[in-house]
Amino acid sequence: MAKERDLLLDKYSSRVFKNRKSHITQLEFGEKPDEIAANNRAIPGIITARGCCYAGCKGVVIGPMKDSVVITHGPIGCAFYTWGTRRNKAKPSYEGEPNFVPYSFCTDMRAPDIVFGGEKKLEEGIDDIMRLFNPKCIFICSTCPIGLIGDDVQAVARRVEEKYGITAIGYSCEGYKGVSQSAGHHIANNGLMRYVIGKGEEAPKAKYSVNLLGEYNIGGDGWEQVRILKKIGYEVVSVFTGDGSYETVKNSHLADLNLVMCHRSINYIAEMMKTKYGVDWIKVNFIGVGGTCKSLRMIAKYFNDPELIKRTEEVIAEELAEINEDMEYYKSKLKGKTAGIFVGGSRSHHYQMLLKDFGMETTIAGYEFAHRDDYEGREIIPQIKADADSKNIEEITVQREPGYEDRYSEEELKKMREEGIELDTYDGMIKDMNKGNMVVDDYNLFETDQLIEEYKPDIFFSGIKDKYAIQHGGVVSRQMHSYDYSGPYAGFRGAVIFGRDVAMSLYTNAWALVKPPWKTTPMIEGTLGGVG
Ligand code: CFM
Ligand code: HCA
Repeated sequence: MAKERDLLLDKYSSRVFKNRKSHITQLEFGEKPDEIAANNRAIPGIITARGCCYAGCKGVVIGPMKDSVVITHGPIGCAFYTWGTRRNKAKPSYEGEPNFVPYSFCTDMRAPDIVFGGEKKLEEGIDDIMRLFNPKCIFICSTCPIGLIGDDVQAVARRVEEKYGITAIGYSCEGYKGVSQSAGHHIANNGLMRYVIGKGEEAPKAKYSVNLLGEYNIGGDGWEQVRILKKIGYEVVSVFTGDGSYETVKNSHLADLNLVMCHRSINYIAEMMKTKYGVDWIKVNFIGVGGTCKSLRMIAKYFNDPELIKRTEEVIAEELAEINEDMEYYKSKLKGKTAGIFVGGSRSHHYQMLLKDFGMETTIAGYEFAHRDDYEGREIIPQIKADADSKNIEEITVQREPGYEDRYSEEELKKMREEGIELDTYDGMIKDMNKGNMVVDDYNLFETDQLIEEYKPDIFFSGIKDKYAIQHGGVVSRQMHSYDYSGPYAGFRGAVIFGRDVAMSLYTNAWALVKPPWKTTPMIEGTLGGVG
């Protein structure tokens, strides 16, 4: 076993050691493919960076749909602490379009409601919402106590639909379902597939149309991607779900192609739309200049129209001319630096591509809640064993809808794959990393400290929970979830902003100049993971 991995594990008790060993891999690229365990329960008591199922459903997938009201059915804290904390930007797309993203709606469940049930309170709350805001769609998101007391949010949703003639979805996305946010993504995807996608009839007008799946417009990323796609001439039918809406998502089945940004949070919908409506999906990555060019070329190749291919090249050339000088400048500042990147489920891979554009290597990386396919590639899916927690999340199966046909024959799709179009596939993060690099699943604060000590990255990208601990260790940290209130980082223009932010951080690392007191005298003592 390699030295760095030993260091990470050797302070653990034997029980914790056994568990964490399978979630940590130092890449060998030997004869046997590098493997990692993922999507399992975190060890009780360990300070994991993960969130909960409700966060994945309410905060991540459903929350950004601006014309829909999301009501948290539960205690006020769950609504309050998820109010505006994820930077999914949204603005009305036309005059009069509602935008409920800045609001937080909640049933504010108190002790008597827990005792006597909260369905009535929920229905009254929805009556208020209808009276005041009159949305076309309402999502009810359940928090932990709702599942425990047995409120039937689906039944409430059906009653609301009948009463008001709108779409209402009751989500049983209680925080404890599954092992992380990931369960919430799945549950949210199922609801959108069942009750929203396919409801509309407005066909795209442009010759070529796409949906952007798994793009949540954090810091305006989605806007930059839509700008580029539109400049080439594509119609973007819907974005799932950044700056997205019920009104557009319901027409998404009529688009020509699905572009998947965040594989982890949305692959279910991509797969189901292929089965039900024959819409192919391509894994794209608009993070990084190289990634953006590659993705744009792949999309054009899918449609296989010489005019479109020419236009794509023109736009790429124009965009590169605009950013080249800045990119070169930041590259001269960043080349040779190393990074660690630990985020939820997709960015730890996507951002490695952007760092490569600047000549930086990511030596340590990991996800909070991704599955093995996000690390090792989708070919691993048949080998993934379902456990009690994953079985707990409903799998829905869909069938081909009459009147919808595959866009291409199997033969044509096979040829496209051979030509390098990443159709219905994702290769995962590991293949883009180097030998000796460390990959850690469901990382925790202790491991973060150890990794920093051993690998000494110049910068550590992470989230709010660990940012300050990392900086106290003298290492620059930038939040890769919220972009520390900067961005966009996607596409061509975003790459320059990212380069600027990283260069600024690295060249003004005040944290390296201070020594926190606990560096000289330990302030607490104890054992890790119990004794034995
Ligand atoms: Fe996908 Fe995301 Fe991510 Fe994610 Fe998230 Fe996020 Fe993330 Mo925070 S959908 S998996 S559940 S890319 S909220 S926009 S930044 S952990 S890496
Ligand atoms: C979530 C949301 C989050 C948290 C960010 C962080 C986000 O997981 O519920 O921990 O810094 O991006 O806002 O991932």
